[in-house]
Amino acid sequence: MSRPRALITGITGQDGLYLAESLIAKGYDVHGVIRGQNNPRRELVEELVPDVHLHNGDLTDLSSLLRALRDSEPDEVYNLGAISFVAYSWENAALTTDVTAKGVLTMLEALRLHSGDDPGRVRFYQASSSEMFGKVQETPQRESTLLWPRSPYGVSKVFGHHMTINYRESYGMHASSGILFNHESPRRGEEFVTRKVSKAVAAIHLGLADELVLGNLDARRDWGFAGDYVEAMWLMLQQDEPDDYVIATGISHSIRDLVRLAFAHVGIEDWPRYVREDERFRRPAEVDTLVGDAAKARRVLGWQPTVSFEELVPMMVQADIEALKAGWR
Ligand code: NDP
Ligand code: GDR
Repeated sequence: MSRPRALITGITGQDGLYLAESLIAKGYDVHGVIRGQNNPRRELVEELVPDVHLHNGDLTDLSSLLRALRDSEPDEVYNLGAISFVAYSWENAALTTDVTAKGVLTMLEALRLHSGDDPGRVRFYQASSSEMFGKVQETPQRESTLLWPRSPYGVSKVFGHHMTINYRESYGMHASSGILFNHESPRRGEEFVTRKVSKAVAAIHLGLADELVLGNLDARRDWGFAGDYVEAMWLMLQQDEPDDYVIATGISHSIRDLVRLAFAHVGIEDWPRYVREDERFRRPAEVDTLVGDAAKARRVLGWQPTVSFEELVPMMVQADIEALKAGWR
């Protein structure tokens, strides 16, 4: 029997790297779409997952996606590519819409054209987001909760989510949408709050910095570990029927809790001494609080998180300490 084949967009991102590693360990032949003429993250992918085959392509370019599909002939497509930083999406709303919203349609169209008479032959995963719940209308949030996005990013994800459902209903595609709550790791981009905090705390601990500047400390998020969440993506595509699933831990913490825990890992209790709040990092419209109900994923997929917030934060701070010590960046 030939090995199953997967194509991942967003292979250079946090989730793309974890998913590629996980699929390779499961015996997949893994392909990834990489954009740009000299992507600086190509080296990282080649170092961490050397067995991955990379294809040039961009979510805004239909023919490049068709070519990647033709050259990789995947059984499963994971659409993780996006402009994913919420704060940035206000400054670049049109670009965010082109990539994070319309890019999903372009990928779905490429897949529909590629699949010909058999629309269900390639299974599709869309990376939807808890940001779609925005101004939450119900707590905890589940698959049926009304969507009320609060940023151009959130609005774009709602479009991608509904378009995925629409292609499933219109063409019979095996298209699933994972509504994932925040998930983090030592590979998280440094623009996101968990990594910003872990890196700053590591630097303060090593005497390389003396301040951490943040925005809203009262926002609450349901944070899990990225390695756990990519397993849920895979499980969704192993089901006979495509569907939508919330993936979350069910526990929320504030940014303040995050900061306290990160500093505690390096033995600093009087953390407010090092933290300054700056309006610059506040958003035009905030998502105040998110907490997910992953009961359906537990029941149908048998999925549950394995890493708690109390384990995740020290893991990230420690990784940044080791990286700074090693002088890697
Ligand atoms: P990252 O920001 O780490 O990665 C985003 C990826 O998208 C990068 O590989 C990036 O490539 C790629 N990309 C950006 N623009 C384009 C484009 N025009 N064409 C093709 N690829 C592009 O995100 P994560 O790994 O954290 O998240 C993966 C997905 O899951 C995203 O869609 C995100 O919105 C969504 N999500 C993430 C959650 C989280 O907590 N991490 C929670 C819920 C949803 P490049 O390196 O070239 O910039
Ligand atoms: P989020 O993640 O917007 O939830 O989107 P982020 O870590 O950027 O923000 C979380 C919360 O922290 C508050 N915050 C700050 N955020 C950043 N980045 N920098 C700061 O200095 C800061 N100070 C306070 C924010 O206001 C916010 O409330 C992430 C992304 O991965 C999305 O792509 C994904 O869809 C969602 O998670 C689920």
